Amino acid sequence: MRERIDRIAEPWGDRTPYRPGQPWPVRRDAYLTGDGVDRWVPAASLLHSNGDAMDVAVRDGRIVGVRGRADDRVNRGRLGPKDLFGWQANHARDRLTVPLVRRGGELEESDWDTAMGLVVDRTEHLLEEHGPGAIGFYTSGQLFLEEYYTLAVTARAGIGTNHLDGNTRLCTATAAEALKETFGCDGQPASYTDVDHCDTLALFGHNMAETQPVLWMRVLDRLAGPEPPRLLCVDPRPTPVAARSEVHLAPRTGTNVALLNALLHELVRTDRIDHAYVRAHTVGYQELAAGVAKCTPQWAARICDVPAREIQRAAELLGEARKLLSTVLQGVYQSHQATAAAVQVNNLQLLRGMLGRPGCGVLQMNGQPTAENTRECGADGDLPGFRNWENAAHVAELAKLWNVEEERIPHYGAPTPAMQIFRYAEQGSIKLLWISGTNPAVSLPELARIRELLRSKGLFTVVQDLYPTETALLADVVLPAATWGEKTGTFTNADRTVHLCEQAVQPPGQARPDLDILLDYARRMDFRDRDGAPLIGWHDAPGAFAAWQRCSAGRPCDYTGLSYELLRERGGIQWPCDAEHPDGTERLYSDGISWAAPDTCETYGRDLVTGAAVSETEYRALNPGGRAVLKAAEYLPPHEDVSAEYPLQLTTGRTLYHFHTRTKTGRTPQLDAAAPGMWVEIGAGEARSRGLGEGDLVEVATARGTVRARLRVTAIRDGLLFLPFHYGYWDTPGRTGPGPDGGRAANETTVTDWDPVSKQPLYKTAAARLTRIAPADGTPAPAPTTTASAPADPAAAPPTTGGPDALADQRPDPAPEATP
Ligand SMILES: Nc1nc2c(c(=O)[nH]1)N[C@H]1C(S)=C(S)[C@@H](COP(=O)(O)OP(=O)(O)OC[C@H]3O[C@@H](n4cnc5c(=O)[nH]c(N)nc54)[C@H](O)[C@@H]3O)O[C@H]1N2
Ligand SMILES: Nc1nc2c(c(=O)[nH]1)N[C@H]1C(S)=C(S)[C@@H](COP(=O)(O)OP(=O)(O)OC[C@H]3O[C@@H](n4cnc5c(=O)[nH]c(N)nc54)[C@H](O)[C@@H]3O)O[C@H]1N2
Ligand SMILES: [Mo]
Repeated sequence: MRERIDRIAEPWGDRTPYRPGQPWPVRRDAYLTGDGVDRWVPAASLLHSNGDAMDVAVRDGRIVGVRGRADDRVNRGRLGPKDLFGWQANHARDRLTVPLVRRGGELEESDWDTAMGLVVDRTEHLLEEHGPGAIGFYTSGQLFLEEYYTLAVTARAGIGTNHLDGNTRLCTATAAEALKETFGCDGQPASYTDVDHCDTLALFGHNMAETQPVLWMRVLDRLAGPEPPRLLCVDPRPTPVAARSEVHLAPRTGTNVALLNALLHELVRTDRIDHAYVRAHTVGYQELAAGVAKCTPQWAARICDVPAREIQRAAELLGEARKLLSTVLQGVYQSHQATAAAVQVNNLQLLRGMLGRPGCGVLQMNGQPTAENTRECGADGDLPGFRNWENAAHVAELAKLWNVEEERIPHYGAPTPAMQIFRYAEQGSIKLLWISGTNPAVSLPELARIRELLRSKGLFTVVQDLYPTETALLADVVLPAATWGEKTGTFTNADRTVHLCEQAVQPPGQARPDLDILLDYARRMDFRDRDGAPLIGWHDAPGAFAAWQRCSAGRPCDYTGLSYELLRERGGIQWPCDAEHPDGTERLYSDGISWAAPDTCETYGRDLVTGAAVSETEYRALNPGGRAVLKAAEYLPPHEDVSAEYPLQLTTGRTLYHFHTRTKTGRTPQLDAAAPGMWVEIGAGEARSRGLGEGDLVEVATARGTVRARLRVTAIRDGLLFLPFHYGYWDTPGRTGPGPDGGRAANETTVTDWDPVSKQPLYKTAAARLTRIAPADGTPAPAPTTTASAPADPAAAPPTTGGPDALADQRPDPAPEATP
């Protein structure tokens, strides 16, 4: 193994091959600047959902580097490029350091007392005049558990509003919903250690290599070792995952359900069904088998535009698996019939009887680092602790816990999903919108509409962020927050691993931890319980954690066995962790299905095609014994299909080097340089037939808006365009002023539409037109070459490298563990 390598040029580093069932060998990654470290502070990464454990290096009160934690179950010492370099954004010169308040149309520097006073006055006035429905909260998947729980209690029992959701609605609402539909309750069934055991790995709409690079290193190490797993990739782009897969299906976007139904059809036809498992643990097999009876590979081949023979090969791979692990992410969750498709992946695992054992399971992945906590704490359009808002006993439990009347907790209807919150803000019924840890002026669909509603005089917006983002600059009050490294709290990754992330340095200027801001608001609002005591009785992160533990007790996400001390000592631990499972729980459902019974489940479910709610009575009749539900879904064509005017499909997504709207990665030199500007991907055949080439300046137009950028010709399927969604209005983050309206962000073009079941917006399916504005001037598109955006002709662009500033350390464990 080389000691130092350029981790921009080689994002996954060197291999440490291992065999099935062996523990993943350690590799210690580190990136340090300057000389000397005063102390190391434990943390976990905050630029994806993998939860890579690390220590933060501090010298003279500043962060100067990071190293992976070799003893942690998640990453065994490894770090990805964003983990290694992203911390530099903490020190950006344009951090928000004082509250800002809009006066006479301009944002002016202010102080905490004035800013919070304005927010509190406005809240009180609105409560008086219009009631709690006038107030909405739109939060994040990037704060800490302690913060979400405090926000959930504030919104639900303090204000009493139903309008609280996270940007997790754009991210993992479908993951949560798919788990609820199948298992009655949220909660990730599988574990990352299943990668160590599986013999077959199927990735559905998941570019793991770029979006969970450390988990991909684990897969690469298995692929490099003896008895490697066989891979199936379903993705219309030539991702690094596709390149390593035995079978790669590149369907038309929006056709996942057709494809999955054909795979299920083949499993039924060839009787690759674990009938004993299905009988013991599921309901609905007959309906599912009948539902897919006509879905032959030939039928799906016409819809998906992939050869029937390839669908058969994929089905054989799944049918022959003895230890099958599936993963699902945005190619499913943000695509047409999102929940319906995600549920079919659950069905696949259940039909094969592959759940709850080493190497067998499904990872309905998360995206954001702390999205799991938004969900558990009920800051996302669910009640805390995966409780069911339709179950009177669950609401009563919360009322008892918070010592408030049951009526104070809104449960007259489902909590309002984010897209509806923005609709209410547009229509004027929500008059105060408090946005924390998210940048909707870049990340929501149809940006022209979002800008207009955020600017409207009738809406008072509070934005709590680190930087003067596109959204912050449209706000009425801007609250400067402290972030990762500057505050203490816990968070939970996609495989239920909880990490403690401790404060390493002081926040800049007057910036304050989000928790302190929320506690300050609660204190100023003087929220009380039914006995007149403060509703929120805690004052710091440990206090909030303890309160959450009480709320989680006896629920699937039980945290009662955890403590900051234990997390400090042991690193990541998977929930549930309680008296019965003091070391945490590696896999859910190893002993049958545990939370689907009518009295314990989180939801009674929905019809997968229409989204119509299933009633409690219907659910009791359908699933009295609390088994997994095999739910069938009929394929329907995407809402927006290609036409003469818009002849191309358009999809959007990510690249390895950037995180979302780039507020951090755009302020990190190595990451910014690797992908410095917007581009458009097109397939080689499509480009040829249109006489287009690398570097041409093009315009992509949909019915909503346009984007201009340079063209990258790749091996993406012909007829499909791809836009990265990272680039907001400005070339240089931190440039202030309102910015031009439109022109660059992918979401200028995306549609206001969502999955009927999970209410997650559809970012992956639109129809577009492409026009050339100017021929190439000799410069290629600013897209990386190490990723799915690699040019079809390798000579078309110079390879992406990071140079001396991107050299990071990697070394094998000095004392490798003995092979068992
Ligand atoms: N580098 C990096 N890593 C990240 C993030 C980041 O911004 N940058 N963000 C984090 C977050 S919040 C999330 S949610 C995750 C997202 O992680 P991913 O879901 O892996 O990322 P995406 O690029 O959004 O989408 C994945 C793939 O879906 C494919 N796709 C598009 N349409 C369809 C379709 O209809 N069917 C199928 N089968 N595939 C389709 C695209 O070609 C794309 O390669 O990444 C997390 N990790
Ligand atoms: N077209 C298209 N659009 C998409 C997607 C797509 O694939 N295609 N993906 C969607 C998905 S999956 C996601 S998750 C969203 C992400 O969309 P956003 O959430 O809007 O993206 P971020 O850039 O991560 O915004 C997070 C904000 O929180 C701030 N922040 C970071 N840490 C802290 C903190 O500790 N405290 C506070 N107060 N603020 C903090 C950052 O500076 C940043 O402004 O985008 C969605 N939009
Ligand atoms: Mo996400």
